Amino acid sequence: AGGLVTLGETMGLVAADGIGPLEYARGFSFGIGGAESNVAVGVARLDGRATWIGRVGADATGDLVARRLAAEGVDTVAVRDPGFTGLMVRHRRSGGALHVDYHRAGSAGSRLAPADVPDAVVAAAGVLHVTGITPALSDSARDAVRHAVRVARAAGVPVSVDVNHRAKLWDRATAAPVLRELVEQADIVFAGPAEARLVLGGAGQPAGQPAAELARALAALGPAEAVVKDGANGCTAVIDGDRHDLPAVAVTVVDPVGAGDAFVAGYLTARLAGASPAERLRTAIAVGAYAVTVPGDCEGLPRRAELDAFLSTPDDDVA
Ligand code: KDG
Repeated sequence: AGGLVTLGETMGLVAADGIGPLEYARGFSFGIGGAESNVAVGVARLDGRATWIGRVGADATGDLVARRLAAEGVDTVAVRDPGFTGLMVRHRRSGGALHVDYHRAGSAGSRLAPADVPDAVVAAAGVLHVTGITPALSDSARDAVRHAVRVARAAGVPVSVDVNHRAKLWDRATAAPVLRELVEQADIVFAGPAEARLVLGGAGQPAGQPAAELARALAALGPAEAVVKDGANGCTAVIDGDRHDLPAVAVTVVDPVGAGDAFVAGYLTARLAGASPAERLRTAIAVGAYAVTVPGDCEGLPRRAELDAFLSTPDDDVA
């Protein structure tokens, strides 16, 4: 069976070291970030097969993205675009407050188009994974996602969707119907509670529904596997009609960004390997917990041996 195939935008990530106002940062780290490539790296580190499709610019950051993903063992279809590679500038204003500025409007990655998607690669996948970020980038990027989903469905390849609503990219009223359409096409859906409400009720859905209700309602839209991930509260899923609740693993959070992607990588790697629903979720929780103990979007993702050691460590001994 094939591995994971995903598509999206991966950007340069300028991250202030330490905590405090950006203007007082004493140093910056330069890396890469992108929800879909984070998932691909996570799968590859766990010895799964992963392919990432996206556009990179004709610049040093574009080279960095392509080289870094290849070095992580991700099969990379990096379409070269004459434009620039997008950037994120991120700093932690306080322990819990993370601030991100995007420099991506008109970027190479946002010009992803249906013709960039190699249909044969998608049709041979074990799972196609897409997120709600890519359709927010441009009309052509949205069409590329729709095209990939159509090809996957026609070939009987399961489609995984992480709702990943990014409020800085589009408003809720515009996002809600597009995200809902994606979820309706999915076999597997991942959402935070607020994202689930956005998909289910549009922009005006009130808070307060228990996660299990949200998971059931998402599953009722079509996906046989609906997972509501809720950070430190763990996750609740409805998989093939059965409900599963798993607590989070207690760890010291150094950088929460990328936790959701790590969770998805764990889930999908286990699923590709034929693991049971409970085992998929257990892996997802562990990979998510592992990733947040290290700064950066994907740097902290565990390798197979590290994950196995982590899974066999009693909670009390974990960082
Ligand atoms: O999931 C982490 C992502 O938010 C990050 O890597 C950047 O893809 C990104 C985005 O668009 O926010």
